[in-house]
Amino acid sequence: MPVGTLANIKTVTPAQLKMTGAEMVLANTYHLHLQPGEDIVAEAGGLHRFMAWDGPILTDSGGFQVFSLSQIRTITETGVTFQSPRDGRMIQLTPETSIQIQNRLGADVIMAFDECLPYPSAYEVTAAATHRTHRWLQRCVEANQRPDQALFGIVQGGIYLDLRQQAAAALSEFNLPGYAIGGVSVGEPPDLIAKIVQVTTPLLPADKPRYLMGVGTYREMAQAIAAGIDLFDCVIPTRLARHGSALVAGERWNLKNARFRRDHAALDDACPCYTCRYFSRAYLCHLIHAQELLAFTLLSIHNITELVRFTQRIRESILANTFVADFAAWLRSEPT
Ligand code: PRF
Ligand code: ZN
Repeated sequence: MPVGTLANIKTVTPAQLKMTGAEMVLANTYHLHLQPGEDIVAEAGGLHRFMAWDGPILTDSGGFQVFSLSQIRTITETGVTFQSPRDGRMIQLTPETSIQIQNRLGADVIMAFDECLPYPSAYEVTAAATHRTHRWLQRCVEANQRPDQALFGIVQGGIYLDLRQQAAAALSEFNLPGYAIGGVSVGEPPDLIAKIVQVTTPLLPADKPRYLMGVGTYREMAQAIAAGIDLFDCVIPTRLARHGSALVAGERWNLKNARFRRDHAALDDACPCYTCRYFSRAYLCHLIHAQELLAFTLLSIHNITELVRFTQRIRESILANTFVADFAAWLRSEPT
C-alpha cells in the first residue's frame, strides 16, 4: 500500500495511481482527525468519495502516529492524551474514539488502537504495553459499529520473541478478519526485524491477511513474504521521489546527480510505467534542478510501480513454485 496520510498519495492523482498497479492505499486517523476532521470526510460520503479512490483503503488507528509525532503526550489505561501540533489544544485518543473516527472515515480496513514502543525498550515496559494493547483490542472490537469495516488486530511485543508469541496467540483468539505485526522497523537492526517476522507470522492465522506495518524495502518485503506476510505499507516510494530519487534495478538513484544531465535514456528501460515510457533521466534531472513539481509526480509514479512490480514478481514465483529458486540466493546475499 502506498501511503496517503492526508487522503492523498502526495503529488499523484488517483488516475495516475491506478496505472501503477497499486490496489490498496493507507490513510491516517491521526492526521485526518486533526485536519480536516472526520465529520467533513463523513459529510463528503466517506474517504473513498472524498479522495476519489474507488479501490480498497485502510486507515491506521493513530496510536503509532501519536507516539512518533507528538512530543507532549501521556498514556494511561484509558488512552493517549497529546497536544495537537496544529493548534496546541489537548486531544485524547482512546480505543473507542479511534474506532469511532475510523467508522466515520469509512475505510475498508480499520486498525486496532495499539501502543507501539520505541527501540530499545526494556522487557517489563514492553510486556506492559503489549498486554495493554490486548485490552485495548477488546475495547476496539466492542466499540466497532460497522461490521462492513474489517478490524485488524496488531501484534506488539518489541524485540522479545516470547512476548511476540504471547501476543500472536492472544490476538488469534479474537478471530479477526486480519492481523498486523506492529512495533517493527522502529530503529532495530535489520536482522532483528527478520527474526521477529519469521517467528511471529506463522503464529497468525494463515487463512487471514497478515500485514507488516511500515515496512517496504525490497529485502524486508521478500523476507517477510517468505514468512507468510501478505500486505505492507511504506512511505519509501513517495518519500524517495520527493527527495529526487528513483528505485532502479534494486538501487536508489538520485536524479539530481550531474551524471544524468545528458543521459537521454529512459529512466528504467525495463519498467512499463508512464514515466519510463515517456521521460528521460536528463529530463527528470532538469525538472529537479529547476525545482519543478512534476519531478515528484513522475518519480512517485515510477517508484510505486517499481515496488508493486517487485511484489508481483514474487507472487508469480510463488504461484509457479519457484520462489525459493528465484529469491533464496539473493535473500542470503549481503545487503547492499
Ligand atoms: N502500530 C500502528 N501503526 C504502525 C506501526 C505500529 O506499530 C508501525 C511500526 N512499524 C508502523 N505503523 N498502529
Ligand atoms: Zn518506471
